[in-house]
Amino acid sequence: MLSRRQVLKSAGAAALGVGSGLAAPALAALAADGVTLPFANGERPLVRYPGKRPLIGLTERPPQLETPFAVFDESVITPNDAFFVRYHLAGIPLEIDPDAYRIAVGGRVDQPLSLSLAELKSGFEPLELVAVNQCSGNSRGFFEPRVGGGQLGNGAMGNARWTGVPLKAVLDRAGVRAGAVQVSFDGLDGPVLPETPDFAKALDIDHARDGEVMIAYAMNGAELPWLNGYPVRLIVPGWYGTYWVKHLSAITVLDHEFESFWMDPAYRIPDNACTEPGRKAAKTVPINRFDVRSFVTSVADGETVPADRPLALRGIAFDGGYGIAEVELSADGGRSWLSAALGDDLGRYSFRQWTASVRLPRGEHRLLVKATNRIGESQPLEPLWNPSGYRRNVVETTRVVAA
Ligand SMILES: Nc1nc2c(c(=O)[nH]1)N[C@H]1C(S)=C(S)[C@@H](COP(=O)(O)O)O[C@H]1N2
Ligand SMILES: [Mo]
Repeated sequence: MLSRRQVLKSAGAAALGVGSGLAAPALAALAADGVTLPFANGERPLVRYPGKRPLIGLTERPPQLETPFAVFDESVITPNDAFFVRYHLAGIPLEIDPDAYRIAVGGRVDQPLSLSLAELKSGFEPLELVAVNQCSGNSRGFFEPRVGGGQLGNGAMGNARWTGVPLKAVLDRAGVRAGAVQVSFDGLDGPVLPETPDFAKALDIDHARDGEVMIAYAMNGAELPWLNGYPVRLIVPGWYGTYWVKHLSAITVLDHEFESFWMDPAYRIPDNACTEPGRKAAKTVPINRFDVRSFVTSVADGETVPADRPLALRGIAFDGGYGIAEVELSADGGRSWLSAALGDDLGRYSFRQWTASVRLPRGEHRLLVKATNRIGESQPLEPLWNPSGYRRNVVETTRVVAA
């Protein structure tokens, strides 16, 4: 039994500073260098956690790690060891016995279930899909005026191939009773102070039963990295990461709307998409689908590139699940746009790679990239503001010097 038990390696536990009751030996987790994100107070250490390459450290308790942006140019699938990490509560699980692990399915069902990992893996038809996970606050550090919350660059997103079981199949086996309204999800992590609300989320019953929301036990063909929710997490394709509950341990069918701090007041957006800078919204709704985004990955902001020659550009685009229809580039402030070629289609929830070739005369240039999805949604030229710093999706600008 003991030999099968998985433990977050002690180096990691020490780096996390959890369990010991001692302050984290932060230096032990530091990799060689730091990075500076391109906004005020953007200096960040590179930190090392078990199963991860050095990532950009935002907080230590709880662990919050950002993916260095260059990773998105390596491959359209984000490697497990580079995938970002976001937790709200410092009480993250440090020891998990996969043989004893159970997911409780209960509430308004005919037959409550207690599913083992073996049952989950062998008792249902597996589902596989490629989907982007992105934090609602990805890119928050770029908000003007600045807003409170994790000051993230653009690395709180990643694209992976997830394998698991449709939540619908699990709910069907339990038998959802008439009158179900929502399904709530809880994971193994918890608060360190009793006053802090436990992290739990909910989806409407129809969404939970759409056949694509899934309980994943594998990521890019391997077990889920510990910090990304080992041994199972919820995947909510096209929706912001806040719903993607990690270390999933309880699924509860409810005959009412779930009441949780993390559904209300947290993770709400103005129901008219944005507010005037500095203003609160009168009415809010739970955050939901991703907005359309696109990035240049092959050239970094401020880089020098060859002048008067074809310059091959590459990047990624994604949206909330309709699929990317077009990616365009502009080198003249948006007056004229050039259509990029789209790469392989890995599915409508995936990053879509794009390539283009531009020729730039000597001098400074601003490259704009803009994507449009299959229902015509695109990206604004001016950023939209909201008080939580969510859903940034302005047309990105990459400054280059052609020489
Ligand atoms: N159990 C648990 N699941 C969670 C969270 C959490 O704090 N605890 N944070 C959510 C948020 S806000 C995000 S953005 C994603 C991040 O997923 P990742 O850490 O695998 O990148 O996890 C989600 N699932
Ligand atoms: Mo998030």
